[in-house]
Amino acid sequence: MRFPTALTAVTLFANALAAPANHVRHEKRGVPLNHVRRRVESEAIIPIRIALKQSNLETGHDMLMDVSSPQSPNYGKHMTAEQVHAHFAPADETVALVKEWLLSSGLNHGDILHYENKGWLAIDVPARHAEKLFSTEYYEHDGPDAKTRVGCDEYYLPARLAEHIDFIKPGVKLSAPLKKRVIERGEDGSKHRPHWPGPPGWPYHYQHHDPHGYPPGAGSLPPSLQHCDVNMTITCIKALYNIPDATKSQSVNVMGLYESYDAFSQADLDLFFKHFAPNVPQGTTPTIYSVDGGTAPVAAADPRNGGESDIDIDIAYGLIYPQTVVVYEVDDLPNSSGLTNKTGYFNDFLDAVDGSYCKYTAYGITGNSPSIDPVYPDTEDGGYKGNLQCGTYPLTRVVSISYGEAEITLPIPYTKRQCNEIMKLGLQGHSLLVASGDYGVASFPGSNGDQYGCLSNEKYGENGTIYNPDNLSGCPYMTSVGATRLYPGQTVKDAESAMQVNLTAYNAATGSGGTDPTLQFFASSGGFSNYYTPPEYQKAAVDAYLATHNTLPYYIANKDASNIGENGGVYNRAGRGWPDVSANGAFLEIYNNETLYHFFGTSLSSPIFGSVLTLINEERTAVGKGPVGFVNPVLYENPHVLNDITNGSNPNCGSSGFYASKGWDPVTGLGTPSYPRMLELFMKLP
Ligand SMILES: *[C@@H]1O[C@H](CO)[C@@H](O)[C@H](O)[C@H]1NC(C)=O
Ligand SMILES: *[C@@H]1O[C@H](CO)[C@@H](O)[C@H](O)[C@H]1NC(C)=O
Ligand SMILES: *[C@@H]1O[C@H](CO)[C@@H](O)[C@H](O)[C@H]1NC(C)=O
Ligand SMILES: *[C@@H]1O[C@H](CO)[C@@H](O)[C@H](O)[C@H]1NC(C)=O
Ligand SMILES: *[C@@H]1O[C@H](CO)[C@@H](O)[C@H](O)[C@H]1NC(C)=O
Ligand SMILES: *[C@@H]1O[C@H](CO)[C@@H](O)[C@H](O)[C@H]1NC(C)=O
Ligand SMILES: *[C@@H]1O[C@H](CO)[C@@H](O)[C@H](O)[C@H]1NC(C)=O
Ligand SMILES: CC(=O)N[C@H]1CO[C@H](CO)[C@@H](O)[C@@H]1O
Repeated sequence: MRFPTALTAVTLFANALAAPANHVRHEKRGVPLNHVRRRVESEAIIPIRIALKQSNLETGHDMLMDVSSPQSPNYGKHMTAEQVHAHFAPADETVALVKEWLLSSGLNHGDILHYENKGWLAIDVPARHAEKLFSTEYYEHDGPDAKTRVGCDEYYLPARLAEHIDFIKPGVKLSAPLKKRVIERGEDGSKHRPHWPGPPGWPYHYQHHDPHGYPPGAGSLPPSLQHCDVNMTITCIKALYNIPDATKSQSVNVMGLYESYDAFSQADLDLFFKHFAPNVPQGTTPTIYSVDGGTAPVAAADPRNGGESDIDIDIAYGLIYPQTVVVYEVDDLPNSSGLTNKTGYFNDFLDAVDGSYCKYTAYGITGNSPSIDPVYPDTEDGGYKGNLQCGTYPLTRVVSISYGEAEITLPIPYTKRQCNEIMKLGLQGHSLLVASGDYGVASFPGSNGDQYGCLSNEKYGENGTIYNPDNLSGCPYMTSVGATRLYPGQTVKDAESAMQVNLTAYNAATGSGGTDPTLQFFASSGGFSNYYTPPEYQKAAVDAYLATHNTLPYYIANKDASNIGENGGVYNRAGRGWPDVSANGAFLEIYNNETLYHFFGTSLSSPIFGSVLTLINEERTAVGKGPVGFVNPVLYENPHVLNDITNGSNPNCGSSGFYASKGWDPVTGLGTPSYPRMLELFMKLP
């Protein structure tokens, strides 16, 4: 189809069409966004992705539990990717009906892409076309992070298609951030194209300079373990969790790390290896899987070297070398889309590893829409010189993700669909770990227009007092990892507490780093999802916690989570609890930009736990067993393989937060790994 470029005032800001009579509202935002916004110009190209309803999803949960529960005769009998795709693919009828509707709107076959894992249809169309299709208005939102995202408040679909479509994005789910500055304001009003680079969230970390250590009560320990309270190192982590030096490196157990925008520096890795992991040879570097043009490494002083990637890679190599590491660098090209004025949108990591992401499978079309998508190889200076990526990357058995965003910013169907993808990866034997977050019961400062990242609901007179769960942690097929710490004067022989650091005070005292008031509440995130109920494997643990912790006001979230904050409640007492487990996340010494810093946060904890699972997979591989896969059902049934953390809390949003306690708790989960006990258990399983 040809997109006319001549505009009139009428088409520029025409009102959204009223929905035709046979259309129904499909999604509507529950809590309004407190953002400055502008109508998207009518000729701006919006990359629309239509998520099709998949079949058999209701059976997926039971299938995953069947291969992941320790008592099941099918424990460890994972499926192949092909078996999973075939089982869940949308019905042919669904694909045909939705395509027919798009064609009847004036699009051609060639304009409609169908991803090979069959879950999505993609169209890149001017805003006016999208607005007409969905009877809506698209807006550019200026978020509190000073980034701009596109979305709408509600949209409609023909009634007969509603049961075939999960959701569209951007829609109620805003797009990934786009760079405001590159929205070209051409003088004739033509070709206004948004540009979609940038990270999906902020990495969870804060950095500052080395403080003065405290005298340790650790005289009997070797010198390398005498200062773990203020200088956490790989040696300390191994001692804390009884992790032996790694020896194995079977190729199936390469460990995966998700990164976006942030990129490591080899100089930083080499400094870390030299000082803290001398068994790792200088020059050791991860394999980079560049997803949609993501690039790494960068120079030490590059602004993209923010520390997240350095930390993840340092910890993984420090604990699993001679095993190797893969980095999925999920990001648009830094340069080519800007220079060539082409739309570059932020592709989904899960799609990239679960199906041939960018191949068109229908109607003999191969390749992108050249008028819209970046063309590779890109001839511009700094452009990506490789061919367009149309293959899949293998997904490693273990993937650690230290990024996140508030659950509430995403529509329920969007998160549920993504969670189903995670379920499918579990069925194939993958373990996905996500950092639980760092602001106690709040999300990132600034989320939802709130300074501390808490939720409000005017309807119930609540202003910044409602707890704000993280998106991926809510998914019950994900292993959410919280953080722990030692207090000054403690050693690796002492029990850890929940990670909680008043970074405002700490940074002021050490004369470095920010002193923003939001940093007072730096603590292991945890709580209860507004979208998910506790999965079977977790129910008893959550019930036991709630039975003895009944002081905070709560609400019971309804189906569309529109009553958040009801009765003055601050959390959903009927929600899936998180985190599941935890690991140290304080005072880790890491080089970044060739300078030694201390890092804090659950960003440290997720790769530690992922490394432990990788080491266990190595031992299982060595005796001919498969990977541990989705570990939650095994761990909840055998909490004794973790060190229960019973001290500390995660306050924010104007109240106490939750307290760590005996058994599972929404601050540190079941606790930190005891490597020998975990190994013994997983080696016993088939
Ligand atoms: C912590 O490490 C830093 C840098 O390696 C060192 O200067 C400092 O003395 C250490 N603190 C203690 C208490 O050992
Ligand atoms: C890295 O360090 C150099 C030298 O101290 C400094 O000029 C540069 O601004 C730093 N880069 C970043 C991103 O902080
Ligand atoms: C290309 O990338 C470099 C480094 O990331 C950045 O400094 C530069 O501004 C980018 N250029 C464009 C046109 O985006
Ligand atoms: C991109 O747009 C800018 C501003 O309109 C123009 O100067 C530049 O030549 C365009 N680049 C390409 C490769 O089309
Ligand atoms: C909510 O609290 C913030 C910060 O105290 C204040 O600026 C804002 O006006 C309050 N909003 C309402 C609706 O009371
Ligand atoms: C954090 O420290 C600052 C500065 O010492 C203090 O004013 C503040 O009350 C502390 N906050 C918490 C939550 O302890
Ligand atoms: C327990 O946690 C508190 C902070 O909540 C800390 O001050 C105290 O030192 C911790 N106690 C032990 C024994 O770790
Ligand atoms: C459902 C959803 O949008 N999940 C997001 C959770 O956060 C990660 C990391 O920022 C994103 O990649 C996901 O898209």
